[in-house]
Parts: sequence; C-alpha cells; structure tokens
Amino acid sequence: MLRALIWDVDGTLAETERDGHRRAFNAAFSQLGLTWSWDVAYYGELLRITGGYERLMHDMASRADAPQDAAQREELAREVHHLKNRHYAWLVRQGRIPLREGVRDLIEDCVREGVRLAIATTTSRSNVDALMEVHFGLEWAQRFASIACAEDAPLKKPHPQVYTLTLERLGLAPHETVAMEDSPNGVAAACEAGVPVLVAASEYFKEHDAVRPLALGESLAQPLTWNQPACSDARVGLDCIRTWHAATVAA
Ligand code: XBP
Ligand code: MG
Repeated sequence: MLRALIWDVDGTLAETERDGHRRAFNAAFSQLGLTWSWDVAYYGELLRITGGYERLMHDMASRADAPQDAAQREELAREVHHLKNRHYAWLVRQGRIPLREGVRDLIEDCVREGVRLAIATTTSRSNVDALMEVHFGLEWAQRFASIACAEDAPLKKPHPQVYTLTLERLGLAPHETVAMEDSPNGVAAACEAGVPVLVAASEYFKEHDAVRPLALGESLAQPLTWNQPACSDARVGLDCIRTWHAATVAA
C-alpha cells in the first residue's frame, strides 16, 4: 500500500535550474567581480555534478583563473555558493520560478487522502524554504512528514543517503513509498534505496536510458506521454500512481 510520496525539489517540483540556480550563480560571480558566466548549455553539462558547491568546485578545477591554493579555492566556493543561494531566494520571491504543472494537484491529492508527504533533495534547506513559502505559504512545512536536504544528507545523489534517511524518519519500508524525480542521479539514488520512482523528465534531463523507473513521462499534466497504461484522469494524480505502484509491488 502506498503510504508516502517523496519529492525531489530541483527539476521536479519546479524548473529551478536554468532560470534559478544558473542565473543566481552568474549574479554571484558578477557581484564578486569574477568574469565567469555559465551559459544554458554549459550549465546542463555541469548538472551531472549534484550540489551547487560541488558543481562550482568541479568547474574551478579546470579554470586557470581560479585560486590554485586548495584552501583559498574552497573559501571562494563557499562564498559564491552562499551568495548564489541569496540571489536564488530573491529570484524565487520575485515569482520567477513557478511550480511544474500537476504538482500542486498531486500534493493536494495526498493531503486529502492521507498519503504522507516528504522531501528528499540535495539542495540547501534555504532554497527549499524560499520555493515552498512562495507557493504554499509560511506554514508549508507542516504538510510534510520529513524534509531532508543537503544539510541532513551530505552524501549527495546518486548516493541513496537522502532516501534511506527519509525512509528511516517516516518509519516506512521502501515499497510503501514512491519517489518523484526528474534526473538520472535522482532516479539512481531512489533505486539504490529500493524506492519505486516516477520520473517527470525535466528540461535538462530528457534522456533516461540507463535507469529503471516505475514510470516515466514528460509532465504530470500530460498522462498520455507516460510509458504506462494511461490513466483515465486528465493528469497523473494519486489514483493513477496507486495503480502503477500496486502493479509494480505485486510483480
Ligand atoms: C539538485 C542539485 C542542487 C541544485 C542547487 O539536484 O543538484 O545542487 O542544483 O542547489 P536534485 P544547491 O534535484 O537531484 O536534488 O546550490 O543548494 O546545492
Ligand atoms: Mg532534481
């Protein structure tokens, strides 16, 4: 029986990367007088590295104009990342980052039907707070039984830590939950923890060759794009997910 839906944040709840985190990184670079700028395509390559701090460290490793001393480089990365998160929160509060279609409806299905909600993300807590406050109000966290972010699970996806921690906090077995993800790293993390996963592919992650999701589609609002028997609803809602989940668990 499905008892909880575990949500990834970036790319799944909202398209946060191209116009959110990427722009915020560029604003932080410029604020610090750095001439670096990540364009849309290059940022897509960098997204293979999960974690904004780790992504930045990865990029700096190939830059001649980044500090060569390891301690200085880490200090700069921490400073940029901190500023980036402030710019990101500002962008979110300007209303620039809408929820993906079908997300609010599915969250409301869960609240109405007593399926618990959780968040399992590699992003920083402050970024999650900014996004959720804008879309669900200041009391948003009360709807979620567990909120696990980068600070709680420092081993980032594709490592399963954030999922195993979430299961532990929920007191549930993996097969009693479903994860909502968008990226190959996210799917790998959920699968490694044994959690069946639904993938609503995001703009940076259209290809999902090497992964084994429970179901894969383009958007919760477009049920006919999913690789599973179409639901009768006009969207992928809780009834539909329950049907797919029950078939997988029984198999
Ligand atoms: C999200 C991430 C994060 C964000 C930026 O991956 O990798 O790093 O891009 O947030 P997922 P931070 O959707 O799989 O959780 O800068 O706070 O890391
Ligand atoms: Mg994601």
